[in-house]
Amino acid sequence: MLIEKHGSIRLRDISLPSGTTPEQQELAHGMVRVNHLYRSALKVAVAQLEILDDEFATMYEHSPIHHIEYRIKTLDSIAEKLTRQGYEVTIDNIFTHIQDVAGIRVICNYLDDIYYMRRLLTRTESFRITREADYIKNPKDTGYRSLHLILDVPIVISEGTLHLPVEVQLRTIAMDMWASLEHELRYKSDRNFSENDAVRLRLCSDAIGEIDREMQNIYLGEKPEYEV
Ligand code: 0O2
Repeated sequence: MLIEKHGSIRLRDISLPSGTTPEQQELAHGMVRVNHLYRSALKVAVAQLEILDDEFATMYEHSPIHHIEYRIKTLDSIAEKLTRQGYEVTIDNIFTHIQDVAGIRVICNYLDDIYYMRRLLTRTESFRITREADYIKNPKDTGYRSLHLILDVPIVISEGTLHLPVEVQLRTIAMDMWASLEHELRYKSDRNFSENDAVRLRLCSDAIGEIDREMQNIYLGEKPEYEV
């Protein structure tokens, strides 16, 4: 299943009020180009994942992919990230400093499926991994778990071949559940997010780590360490 999430950079996001300076106009036009180029890279990477997903669905008993989500980072989010990192909001800085304008989440069934998908993606000659962060082996302080890859994806446009980064986050269903709810609790709910909440979420993340290992073992038919 493929899910395209909201958040594309739409033309109306950059509608220009009267009094817009030439610099702002240039930025607005540049954003249209950014949107088009990264959307194209996203399409190429998603198409490859879809081909693999279809292959598993039609040819094999087990598919490592539960579902795939993808999105283009919103203009606001790009600007916020550049500003947070101390850069001016310019088109050049987007190309140089933002690696996740195009983002894909591959939600896998089992832990091993994540590393299997990583092997499949790196085996293709088209995509090269330029950066990797394994927050499964080394979860973040928040408790966040996922494998992050930045893929170098080639696209062919009228000017020739361009290579653009696409961020792929690989995680299990349980890790995805944790990440969605943690994000909701931390940033979106009206309640005050306390240090105690953060500690409890880290404990939930530890439990999810255990559950993922046990689900994997059940799938592989391995004997548990406890009596059943
Ligand atoms: P969105 O809307 O998900 O894209 P950064 O921290 O972003 O400056 P970097 O190296 O780009 O640095 O990214 P990092 O930390 O490897 O991963 C960033 C993305 O991972 C985030 O994207 C989230 O999707 C996810 N992520 C990382 N840490 C956490 C966490 O503690 N909780 C949750 N729920 N998700 C996390 P963005 O950019 O925040 O936004």
